[in-house]
Amino acid sequence: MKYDRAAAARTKVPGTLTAVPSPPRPAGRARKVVRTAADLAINGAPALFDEATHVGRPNIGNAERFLARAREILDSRWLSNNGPMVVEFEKRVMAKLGVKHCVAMCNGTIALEIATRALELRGEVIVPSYTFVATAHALQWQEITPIFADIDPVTQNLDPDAVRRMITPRTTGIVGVHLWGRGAPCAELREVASVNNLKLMFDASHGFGCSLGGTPLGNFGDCEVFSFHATKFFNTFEGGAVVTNDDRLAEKMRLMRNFGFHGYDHVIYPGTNGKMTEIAAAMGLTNLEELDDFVAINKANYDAYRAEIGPLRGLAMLEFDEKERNNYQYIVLEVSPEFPLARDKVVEALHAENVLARKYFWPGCHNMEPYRSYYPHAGLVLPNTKRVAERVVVLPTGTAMQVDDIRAIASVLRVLALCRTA
Ligand code: T4K
Repeated sequence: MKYDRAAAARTKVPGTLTAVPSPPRPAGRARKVVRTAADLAINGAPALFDEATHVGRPNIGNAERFLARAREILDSRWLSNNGPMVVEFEKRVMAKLGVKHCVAMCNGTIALEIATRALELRGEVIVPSYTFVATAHALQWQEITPIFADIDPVTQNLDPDAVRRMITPRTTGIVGVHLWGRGAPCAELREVASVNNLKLMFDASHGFGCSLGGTPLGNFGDCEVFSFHATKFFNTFEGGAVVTNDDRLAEKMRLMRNFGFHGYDHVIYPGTNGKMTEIAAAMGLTNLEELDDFVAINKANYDAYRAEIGPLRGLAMLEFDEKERNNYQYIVLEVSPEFPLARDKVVEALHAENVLARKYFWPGCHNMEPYRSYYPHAGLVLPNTKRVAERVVVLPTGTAMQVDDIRAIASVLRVLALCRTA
């Protein structure tokens, strides 16, 4: 079907909305066939793609609907401070996740900070090192000491036994991460938290639209934090949210998000500015309408990668439990020693082809400043973190990718699998 811009432009925001198709996905762009080592860009051949293919290329819902909402915002002259788009966005998120409260924020990092403060965490808080550095920084920024616990090498999520080993009298909480959108061991972590009288929250930045044991992520721990950054499969440009089923906690976070204001001129709490803007919420509402399509495209991409790469020795693709709801937003490969090239060489070869694969989350937070200087020996208790961080490569997916692009990328990996040098 051809994309009809004129029809789309006539579209109004929900209420009177008629369905308009999103723009078609771009055609596959590979400009060579890779069959032998001589076809590789690292060996002097032209790159696979003229333009870079990125991990984290934003998914963008129906542009015309977004623009109609933008026009409505401009006409209303209500740009921020808990406006109608944000209120509607929060309602839709609550309905989607089946949670009692959603407090939308300007980004995931501030949402983590506000959640941490609302839970009154202090002293030491246990986190994985194998995560995006914001998980640790959100604590450090408030002079809470992040204590890094090791991960399970198979799930790449926090290992509850490792968490137990890191508890001290100064520990006040645990921040689990649903890495790559696969649920952390929530029940075990809840038990560790309860036995030791600790707060438990989750960094669910990767987990929007995913489930654990059939329950949507967002319903675990004392609260959960999402990121809606541009690079997440569901984005609000920048944005985030804390969701919780705890009324008091939600109320506290609403105050904290808005300087502690309780009505005009009346401040009852120390707060910051964590508010989501109306334009961000408009993007969120628009993208929520196409969330299922984004997931379907991610799943098709994931299946294509799996079909092409699955059988390659030494290259394991991270799998998702098909009984759960998954967003498939990350294509994660683990390059093991059986593969002829080390992970960094694989990344180098892909970059030469203009495939900007990423080494998330190398080298682990404990190897980044200030943690590296503060705790130079932290790595001694993080052997799985080290091993996984040295092996993982994340590949491009999302609506900007075509299955043909994926086949082309896989053809590079197949040829690399036959290389002799390490
Ligand atoms: N906790 C976890 C577990 C997280 O993963 C994150 C964020 C957070 C907390 C914090 O949430 P926020 O405060 O960000 O809401 C990116 C993102 O910036 C970051 O949000 C995300 N995690 C992380 C996993 O990925 P970088 O350093 O890789 O960003 P960058 O600029 O290299 O972008 C990645 C790729 O995306 C590039 O190749 C280009 C492409 N891109 C990026 C943007 C922004 C686009 O094509 N268009 C764009 O608009 O961290």
